[in-house]
Amino acid sequence: AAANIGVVGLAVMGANLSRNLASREGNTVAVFNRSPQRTEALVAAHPEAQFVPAFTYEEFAASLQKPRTAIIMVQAGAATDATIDALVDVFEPGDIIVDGGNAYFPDTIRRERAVRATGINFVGAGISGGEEGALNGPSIMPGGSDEAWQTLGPILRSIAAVAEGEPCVTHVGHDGAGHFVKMVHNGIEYADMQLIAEAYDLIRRGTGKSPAEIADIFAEWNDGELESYLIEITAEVLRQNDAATGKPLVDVILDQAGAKGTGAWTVQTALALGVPVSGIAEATFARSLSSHPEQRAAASSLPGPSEQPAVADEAAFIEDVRQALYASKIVAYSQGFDEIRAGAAEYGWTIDLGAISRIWRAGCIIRAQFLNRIADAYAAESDLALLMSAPYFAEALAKSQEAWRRVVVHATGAGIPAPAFSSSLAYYDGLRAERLPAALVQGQRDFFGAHTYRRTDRPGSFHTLWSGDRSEISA
Ligand code: NBP
Repeated sequence: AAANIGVVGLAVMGANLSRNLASREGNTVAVFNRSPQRTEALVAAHPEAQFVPAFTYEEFAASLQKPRTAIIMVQAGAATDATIDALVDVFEPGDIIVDGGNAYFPDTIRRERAVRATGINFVGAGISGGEEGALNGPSIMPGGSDEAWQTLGPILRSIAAVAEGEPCVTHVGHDGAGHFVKMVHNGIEYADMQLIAEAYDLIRRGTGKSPAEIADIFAEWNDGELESYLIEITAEVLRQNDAATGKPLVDVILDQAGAKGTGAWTVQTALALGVPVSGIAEATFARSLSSHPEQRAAASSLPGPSEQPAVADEAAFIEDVRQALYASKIVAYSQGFDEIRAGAAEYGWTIDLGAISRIWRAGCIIRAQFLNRIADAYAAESDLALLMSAPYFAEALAKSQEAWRRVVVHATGAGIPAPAFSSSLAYYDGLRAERLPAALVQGQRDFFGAHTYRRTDRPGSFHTLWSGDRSEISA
């Protein structure tokens, strides 16, 4: 057997990951795809690469050194289950099957348990960074057993993106932990993108600047605390002109945002865990709202504000938007890390949150300078209850909260939807409030459902006899 690693599934992600693996010193890569054409095309296009093509699962298994290690890069769902079953048939105890696709973490938990029962190791690994990341270095979030990580760690480290000398991969936790963290990464990505889009919309409608002019603003922001891949590509998208019409491309693109489901998974999981990820939820809903043309047509005659608030000082307004974006971004990341913390507690994973922020600094979509500040916060206090309360972020929020409020007020007054900006601010104000109207909600619950309440002044549970003499009893 000649190959030390194998890849199953040679569509764009698998082909690029195979090339990345083959480009590393000492690797020989067994490659297999259900349809042989993809395998033939990959091997023919890259004569320089150390590939061992296989055309049956048996051939694939025979071409791998033991213990065998194979990474699956096929469509998530049924295709992944079918591929796992085929590999389990030809692999032996001690071998390692890695699912590098975008699996939903409960599937990974189920698959890990089933495959482990055969003596074969199963690792669900989130791989971020799209095609370019797969080829040049992704951010990798593997789960699975410690034993599998021993073998897999060096291979994954060799192909991962590198941030400040550190490979962007860490053993996230057992079974589904890697895919869970990848899911939340994507959820945060939704929020970050929506916040940037809201900032663009506010500036465009508030100042009348052109997309190209706004591109310059984003490019400038990319030199400061907002420095990130998403801000950088935003400038590029805004600067692009459409060849056919000569208009800014952003004005020609249909304003309906698609989604492949990871944002929804993040929100559904957060709801089940009772973690308010309002920024991610609003970002996910904003995509849904955009994609209902019939409802948008039906609502198009509903009135907006009769007067537009004036932007007196353009430069000051733009700086306010920048600060509102930064503050909302802190909230979105804080909420995402909160979900990871809650997921770890629920599923029994030990997840080093600082390590997660470090492996996101390169190779993935949310890569940003900012993640170093998150790493610092967890280095100072590893079991931080609330990321945004860490000194650096608390100070940043204190500095920007007035600007943030002005922007939300402007958006509301002007009738510009800014759901992620405003829900993040409401979350901030909700958490910092001394008293919440939750007291009233609890009173209502006690009224109609005898759900009881606790008191601020003494321990225990109480119920008011609402339909009787309205005296209070100890429950
Ligand atoms: P696709 O998600 O488009 O899947 C195509 C691959 O799945 C082909 O190799 C196809 O084989 C194979 N496949 C299917 Br479909 N059904 C199969 C079955 N029953 N048995 C065996 N193989 C089967 O490929 P991709 O875009 O390269 O993505 C691969 C994985 O990586 C996915 O899970 C995706 O969610 C994840 N991912 C993608 C990106 C991205 O930017 N595209 C980023 C991060 C993660 P065939 O050639 O015979 O049809």
